[in-house]
Amino acid sequence: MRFVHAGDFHIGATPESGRQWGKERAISVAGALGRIVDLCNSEKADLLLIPGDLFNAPPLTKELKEAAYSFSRLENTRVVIIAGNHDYLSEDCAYGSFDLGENVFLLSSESFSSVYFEDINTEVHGLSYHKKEIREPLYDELTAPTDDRIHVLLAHGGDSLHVPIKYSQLAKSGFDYIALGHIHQPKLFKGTHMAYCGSPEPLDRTDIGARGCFVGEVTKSTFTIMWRPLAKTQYRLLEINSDITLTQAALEECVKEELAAHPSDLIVVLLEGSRDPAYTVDTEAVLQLGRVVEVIDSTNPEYDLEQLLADHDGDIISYYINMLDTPDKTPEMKKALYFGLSALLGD
Ligand SMILES: [Mn+2]
Repeated sequence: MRFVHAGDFHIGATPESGRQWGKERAISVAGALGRIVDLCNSEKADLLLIPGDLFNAPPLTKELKEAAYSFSRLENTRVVIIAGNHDYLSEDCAYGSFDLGENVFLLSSESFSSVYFEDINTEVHGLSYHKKEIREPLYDELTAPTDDRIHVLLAHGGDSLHVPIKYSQLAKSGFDYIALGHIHQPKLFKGTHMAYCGSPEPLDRTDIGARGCFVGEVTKSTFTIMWRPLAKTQYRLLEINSDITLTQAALEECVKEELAAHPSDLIVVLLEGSRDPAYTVDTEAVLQLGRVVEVIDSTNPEYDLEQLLADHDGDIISYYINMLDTPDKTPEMKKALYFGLSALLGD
């Protein structure tokens, strides 16, 4: 059985909506399902597994119609879906009863149900959220039936408010594949048949790195899986380790190089290390350089502590330095030292 595992599309989400690339991001998120359908066709996938949060909220009828159109373009692929915590099956939402196509199977029950496809000898199991939170660990005691069918589980959750999961236990549940959703970072659990697909497009600037889906093939005795990048855009973290020599011009040069090397990406600049106390990073100027979504300045001013002690013998500044500049100082103490000195010196 060949499958594509993609979830957490969050159709309807509009990341970075206030920024100049907000419209582009909204289009990428809305178009991800179409690109997954193309992949299913080129891969001749038997099943498209969507473990929840296809939509960003209980979907509107127009969003269901758009999804149904995308699914209608599938040539050989049937779709199995569960509803997640974002697109939970609320009473006033059409999702649970909407006809998404004869090749689409929403496991809409709040308790476990399954759909069996005889031609590929595969049974897909799962349950849907009917509310925003499920705090019970519903998957921990689960075991797959012991028959000749290929058994696949769709599961959504993994934090304390959304079905906490004991992964080592779930991995031993006997399913031939466990398609996880909810966490937007892709993760293949080594040595198991279990993965989070992540979202096909990043949904937040904290979603650093490539996004896509998994393509795999499973039989009762074999298992292969491959990661496929698919996102139009990725958030890229540019970590700059600064020291006392850093200047604004050098910083901007570094960011410009990164922007030129990755013109379709969005850059988060993280400045770490130390800087000249006389230099304050002009984060606004860096944001103006192009597709920079955020500048995080975590640098500390590099004070010459010996010189300060000599200049401030006996006053509060030397007292403060002696209190915090101990050989066993923690990173927090180091930060407190810099912040306090910055305040005391009026920088
Ligand atoms: Mn979720």
